[in-house]
Amino acid sequence: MTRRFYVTTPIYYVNGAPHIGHAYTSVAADIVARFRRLAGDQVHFLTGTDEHGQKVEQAATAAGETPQAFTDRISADFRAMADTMQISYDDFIRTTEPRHVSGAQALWEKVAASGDIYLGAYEGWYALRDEAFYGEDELIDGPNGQKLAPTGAPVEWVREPSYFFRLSAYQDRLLELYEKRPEFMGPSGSRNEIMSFVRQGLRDLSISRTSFRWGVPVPNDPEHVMYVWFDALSNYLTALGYPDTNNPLMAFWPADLHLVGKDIARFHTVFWPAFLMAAGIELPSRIFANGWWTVEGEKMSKSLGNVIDPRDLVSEFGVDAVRFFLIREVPFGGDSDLSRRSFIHRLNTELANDLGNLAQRTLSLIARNCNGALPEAGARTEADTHLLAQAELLPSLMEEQVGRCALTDALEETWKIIRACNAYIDHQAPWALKKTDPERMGHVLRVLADALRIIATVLQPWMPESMDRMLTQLGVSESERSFAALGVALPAGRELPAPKGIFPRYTEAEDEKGQ
Ligand code: ME8
Repeated sequence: MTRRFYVTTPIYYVNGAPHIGHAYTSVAADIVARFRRLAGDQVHFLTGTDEHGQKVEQAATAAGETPQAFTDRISADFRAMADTMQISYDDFIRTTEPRHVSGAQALWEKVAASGDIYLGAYEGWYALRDEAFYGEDELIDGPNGQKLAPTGAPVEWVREPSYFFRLSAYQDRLLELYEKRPEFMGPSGSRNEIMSFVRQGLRDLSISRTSFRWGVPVPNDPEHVMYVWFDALSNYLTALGYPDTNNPLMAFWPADLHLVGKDIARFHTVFWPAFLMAAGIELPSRIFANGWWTVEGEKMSKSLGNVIDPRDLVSEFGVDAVRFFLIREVPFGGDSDLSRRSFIHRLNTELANDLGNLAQRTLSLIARNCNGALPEAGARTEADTHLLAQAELLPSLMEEQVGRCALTDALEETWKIIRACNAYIDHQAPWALKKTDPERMGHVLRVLADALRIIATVLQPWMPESMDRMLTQLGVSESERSFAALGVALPAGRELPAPKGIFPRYTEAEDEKGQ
């Protein structure tokens, strides 16, 4: 039976332009989605934009636009960024869409029916930048004795009538969830942090605001709009048609994976499961938090002027180079730094040298010496069998790694085979066999072509465009690119197109190094 797999990105705030951090989580989710499709799953991949809240309202005012016109414009820009990054989303939800607004209201009503929403008054600290409430004990001292949120965001004292969610009643159930289902959240650092936060005790959560209008009206009390996080989190359900249980997309619930940045892990692993428990809805299988990107060692900020639009990098280096670097640089889950020098260095060593040269050498030898057609597979030597047996293990090894969100390890696993192929080609020296044993030369090139087919197949989720080109050059048709198709050998004699280099070399960083 085909397995269903539902994966989501955060929905991004439209208060500013998309940057490399947003692209990062989306690329990671895209890799998981593409990988599951290759493995034969029926995948639903959701992304979108989070368009309500005071922060967006203020950004619209600052831009001299109505909130709707402003959000239309920025949301379209996020979608364009996703398209440039080759994010293969099945749906893009905007929280200003009627399907979302009515779904979020239905979820509110369901939670309210459990008795865990009550009307009170909120008095306390609010950080607009984080759209989050903080307790006095959580605040830190900023410059000039100013109080700041633990994230460094400025806080203001807010006092207004508010609906509350009885989060305090969920502490034990949440702790039990984390204990019983250790895979519910990762990586482990983030898990430990959340567990100790919950162990310290939970305060009830203010889930409505009355001091601004740009939000989803609370059912039966339109003076209130929903707290933006109640509204936002519900997107994962409303995009499936919630509360309409007849919507076929509802079969994708519970979500298999919510990918988020570590800054919002708490909202997803504490608030979201508690809301769902209150509503009697099944919990997602897993929440995984990625680390934080800095640029040349500095936090990205408008004031520093170092905010990187991924599209600038894409126009300079191509989309796959950017996707590759983002996931390759640091084990997925950890923090990483984007430096131009290490970016170019990786493209040169790992893409141009290791993989690009291997494909180019193999394919040009076939073009020149085998009439440009896929050679026959011959009797295998021990070296042939050893190399191919290792390569054939890749899909299942990587499936386990991708299942754990070990997206960098999965790349490393492939690079082990690429390095083994490079050692093999150097050792077998097919260029020399041309004179001494042309038949064996053909067999060696066939072993390499078969190994490259596996490599290019498993790398498609990371680098869809360039692996599409590589597979075409290897004579692999569109219908032969899934994991299942790897079981069927390509017929010898299949004509291959003329080989063309796939990964260019860049000189800049190497020059800098030489100085
Ligand atoms: O938090 N490094 O939206 P947001 C890595 N609307 N990832 C980064 C990053 C960086 N420097 N900067 C941003 C929100 N991200 C809410 C989410 S979900 C129901 C609502 C990524 O626009 C990372 O995934 O502030 C982070 O969690 C997300 O963008 C935050 O996007």
